Amino acid sequence: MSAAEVTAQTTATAPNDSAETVRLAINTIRTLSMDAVQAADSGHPGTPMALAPLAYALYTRHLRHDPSAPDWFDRDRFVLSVGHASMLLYSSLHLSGYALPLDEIKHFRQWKSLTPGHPEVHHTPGVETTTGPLGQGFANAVGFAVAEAHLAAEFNREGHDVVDHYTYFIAGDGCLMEGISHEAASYAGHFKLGKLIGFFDDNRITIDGSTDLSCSDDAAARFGAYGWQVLHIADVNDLDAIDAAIAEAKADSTRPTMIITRTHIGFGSPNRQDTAKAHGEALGKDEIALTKAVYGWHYPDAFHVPDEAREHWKEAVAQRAVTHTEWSAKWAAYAAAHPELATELQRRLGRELPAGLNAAFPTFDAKSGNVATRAASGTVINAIAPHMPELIGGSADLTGSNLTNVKGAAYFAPNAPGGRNFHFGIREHAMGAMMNGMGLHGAIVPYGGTFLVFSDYMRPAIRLAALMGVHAIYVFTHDSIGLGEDGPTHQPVEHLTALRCIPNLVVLRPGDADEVSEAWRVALHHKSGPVAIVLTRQKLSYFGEHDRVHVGVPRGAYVLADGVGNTPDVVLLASGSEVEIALAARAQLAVEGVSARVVSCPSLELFGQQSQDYRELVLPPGVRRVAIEAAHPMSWYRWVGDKGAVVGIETFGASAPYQTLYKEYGITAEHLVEVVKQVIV
Ligand SMILES: Cc1ncc(C[n+]2csc(CCOP(=O)(O)OP(=O)(O)O)c2C)c(N)n1
Repeated sequence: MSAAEVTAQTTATAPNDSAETVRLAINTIRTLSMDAVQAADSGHPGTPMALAPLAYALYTRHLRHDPSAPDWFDRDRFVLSVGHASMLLYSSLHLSGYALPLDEIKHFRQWKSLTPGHPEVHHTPGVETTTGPLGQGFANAVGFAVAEAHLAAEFNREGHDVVDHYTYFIAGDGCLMEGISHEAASYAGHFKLGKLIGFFDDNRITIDGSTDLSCSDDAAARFGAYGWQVLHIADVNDLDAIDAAIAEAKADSTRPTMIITRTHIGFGSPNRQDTAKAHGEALGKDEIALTKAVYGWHYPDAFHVPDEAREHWKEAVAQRAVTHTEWSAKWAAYAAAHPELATELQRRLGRELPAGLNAAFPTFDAKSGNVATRAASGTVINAIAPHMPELIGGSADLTGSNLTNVKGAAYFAPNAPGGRNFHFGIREHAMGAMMNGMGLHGAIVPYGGTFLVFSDYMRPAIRLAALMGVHAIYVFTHDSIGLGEDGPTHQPVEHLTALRCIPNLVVLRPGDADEVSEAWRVALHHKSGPVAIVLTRQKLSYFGEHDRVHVGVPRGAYVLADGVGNTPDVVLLASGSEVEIALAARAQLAVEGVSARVVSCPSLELFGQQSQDYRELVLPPGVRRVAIEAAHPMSWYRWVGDKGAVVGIETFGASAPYQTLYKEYGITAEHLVEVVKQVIV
């Protein structure tokens, strides 16, 4: 491709700027990206080179954003679902004037730089969400659009549209091949998220080579079938076509839009364009020189930003930032006309819990407390919901089982976006990733339910929630063989351990109704990451120990029932449905003159964070310990030590009434007593 051809393809101009300047401004994204990948000798140059015109158009002509206030609440959101193309984002953010100096671009992918290999939210100003695992960003964007629609319905008033922004995203072949994109697109189409605008980077290349190797989907037909508006851009270098497509996308307020954008990976590189090699390898010094020549780039130094290009970006983005000033005036008028709403929105944006929330958590008694913990959770949700409007969520088609709905409240729907109950459909993976977008958006604390066994279906999104520190709450019911007849496909065994080892995820498995109430209290106060509340299908007995529970649950583990005398002979540790079994074993042991302490352990992570003094108070050194949990024993070995034992399950479950299963699998007081006797000899 000749320099003249490259020039010719970039014909559209911003007012007062020559095509030459625009071309330079776009090529600066390309050259910075090539140079950064080259310096790191690692990264993905090809897609930033291809998509530079689109990023340029978005950041200088379309996004309502203000680099001096990256957290401005009503900004348009932009999600780079193709996270590997991070240099596209970093170059654009740098040139836009975000607090991302050129030095950071030079330190792409280096220790402690602001430019990690894949974009990380809360790390680099202007990055909205952490992307890299393909397809997640797509579903995050759907979550952002849901949040916008919901909050607009809740807070906007006649003449005061203080929540009014678009969500843009770029997805690639990889995102579209991943199943999560189906779930998210299907949801977005059904719920008519008209302010969601996606670009499909149709470059027909992935790592292995041509997409012909593994995919022959008709993307247009696919998105059309989901109920999206589908538009085409024949050549991403045609800025007029980009502008026109975005205008058309905005004109249709009842359908999300997918703009299928033909691009050429490694654009302009004489030997790499349209090849898989352009995807994830530095071009090499020689190829960079050749490519820069094609761009008509005459600057010998790497990382050069021509003054003209910098000036052009600055002026164009300054015009975009005016949207913030305009919004601030709107906000002032809103705050004057609707002070209570403004104060409420500010509270929610500041992530302050509502006054009066603590008093709303229910306590149970012998009459109301002998219930399945999922039922207690439903009671808690309904008790706190009126006090906490930002708590919105639902279930992946298991509402009646997860008991996640707020009674009497509306369901989120195209004609009722203010509804706080959600039908996520049978889309656990997208539900998890949408919750991430909803949480990151601000002013919302999302929750979502499914069976614990299907946490596997949303694990990639849970992991990212933990990595990003999203305050999301998972309601996982049917938490063991205790679900009974549905059998091994539905009975989680390894799931508790698998969740407990995700860094920054708190797992809470309450053992009675009061513990459920306290678990929810912990979950709402724990804002620095996601929390999984794990609940039974079957009824459990009520402890009747409200005060101990209240103090103990936030500490992760506590003495629920002590042994007789100063030091117990053995400590029994249990979580959830097995606490009552430990209590029964304690009674049997007492008859035999063995003093057993029962420690209820709703959260091993929280207990692990307590001081050594507290841990030793609960688990006196030198006293043997036996843990019981109807799950894989792996997460308990630390707590029982070498001389202790764990009663757990290391095989799959079976289909039978749960009482039979508990007996057959040895999750009984009698078996626990036997094991204790072996351990304390
Ligand atoms: C879930 C997931 N699987 C695999 C990868 C590894 N990976 C990164 S990019 C990529 C190919 C993506 O192709 P495409 O979306 O067309 O990106 P392009 O080649 O256009 O940059 C793969 C397989 C990943 N990041 N995420």
